[in-house]
Amino acid sequence: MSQTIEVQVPDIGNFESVDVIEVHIKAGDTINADDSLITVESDKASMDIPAPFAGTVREVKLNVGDKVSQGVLIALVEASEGGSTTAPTPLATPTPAPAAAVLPEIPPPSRPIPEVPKPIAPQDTPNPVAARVEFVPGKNPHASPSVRKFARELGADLTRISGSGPKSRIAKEDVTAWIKNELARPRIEAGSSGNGLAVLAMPAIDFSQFGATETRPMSRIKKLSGANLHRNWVTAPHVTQFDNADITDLEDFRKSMQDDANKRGVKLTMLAFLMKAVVNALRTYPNFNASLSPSGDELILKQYFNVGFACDTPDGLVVPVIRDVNQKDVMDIARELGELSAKARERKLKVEDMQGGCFTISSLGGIGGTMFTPIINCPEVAILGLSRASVEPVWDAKAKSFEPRLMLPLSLSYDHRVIDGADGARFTSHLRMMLSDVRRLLL
Ligand code: CAO
Repeated sequence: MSQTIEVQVPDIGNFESVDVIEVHIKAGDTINADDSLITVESDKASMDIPAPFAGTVREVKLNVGDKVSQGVLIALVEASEGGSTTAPTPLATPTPAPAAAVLPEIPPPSRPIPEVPKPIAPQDTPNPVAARVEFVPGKNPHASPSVRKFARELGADLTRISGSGPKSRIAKEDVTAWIKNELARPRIEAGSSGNGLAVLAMPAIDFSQFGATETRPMSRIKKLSGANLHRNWVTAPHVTQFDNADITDLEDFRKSMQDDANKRGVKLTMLAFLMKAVVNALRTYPNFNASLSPSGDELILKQYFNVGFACDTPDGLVVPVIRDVNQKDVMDIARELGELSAKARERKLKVEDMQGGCFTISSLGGIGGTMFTPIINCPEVAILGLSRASVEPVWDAKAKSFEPRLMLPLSLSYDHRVIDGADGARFTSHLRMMLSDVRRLLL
């Protein structure tokens, strides 16, 4: 015959009147020996109280928030027939009384009653309480042993989870919510060229605790470009080479063509000349006009010269592409730049307007700044950033006197898997040479 046994709070050290923070069982549950019954917490530690034997829970006597000390009744548990109660502990005081009160008269047992746990001497008793977890607020994650076990089983890192309970205690629900969030997060696939990099998740912070906030949705473009930029930033080892190009003569030439351009309805900016200079440099250094194969074993060299340009729109950044720049003159390029920029800002760009690029230019020259480190538009292998040109004192050829020269800052970011530092510097030097000599540029 089964026997209903009172399971009490065991010796929990010097802790008196500690809080019950979790109750893991309910009437009707089948439990195994060592399953956690409740979790209690003192100022310094939380601990699980384990079941001393296997059985079925008949009645739970405690609720979350109760205060308990040694000897307080946790539950009435009917020991399993034939179940192992061979790990006797002083936790369970075998008292058949409640059984008699609730159970109808039972015929004599046809099978032997399982051996009832016998108290054993304290000095022989292994610590009956499941692992105590000491916590130091602000240092260790604050979670009960059962929540720790739950997190361990699911591979959740408690140091990355914010607790919603008192003293920021991490509850089972916090672990579940964190896992759900992790699964929903876009991630770099293992085995792709992204190499399965694991990036530490940003902690979820309730900023309203520090002051008023307003939450706005991110635009679709920003969400898409953000994910791409992040991938590019973590997969391509970036190096940025800075340089300054003397564009004094080029700027004079551009101004001299302005009237003609205006008559044709074209806004002729420095960017159109930069496109020509870039194509010339791409021809000279073909590795810049290339992409890595997905396996990373081959370099795919392109025989065409399509140049993209980053365009700032109210919804975020887009990169329209001007095709076959090598076959177009600056006026055609300037016209296309204007048309594609207008389309971008009116949200009229088609997918094909943004495809097929070999290299990208990001010009912040119309806005300001001295230098910046643009992120490569992968699978391209390099991107050129342009900052605002300014007049600077430059030594003349004989280094006898300073001359006021219009200098354009160049910031070339390249993928170091494909391009070595020496070639990076050669590329910007080549651009510098092209931009300082209008004749070369227009050849
Ligand atoms: N130095 C000084 N002045 C410059 C300059 C430079 N490097 N580049 C452009 N300018 C001037 C232009 O001549 C023009 O002057 P005026 O109005 O007097 O004629 C003014 O700045 C504005 O130029 P623009 O921006 O209209 O034209 P653009 O061809 O230089 O650039 C475009 C076009 C689409 C690239 C630009 O409008 C844009 O969107 N830039 C932002 C790109 C961006 O956000 N990049 C960051 C991406 S993060 O990597």
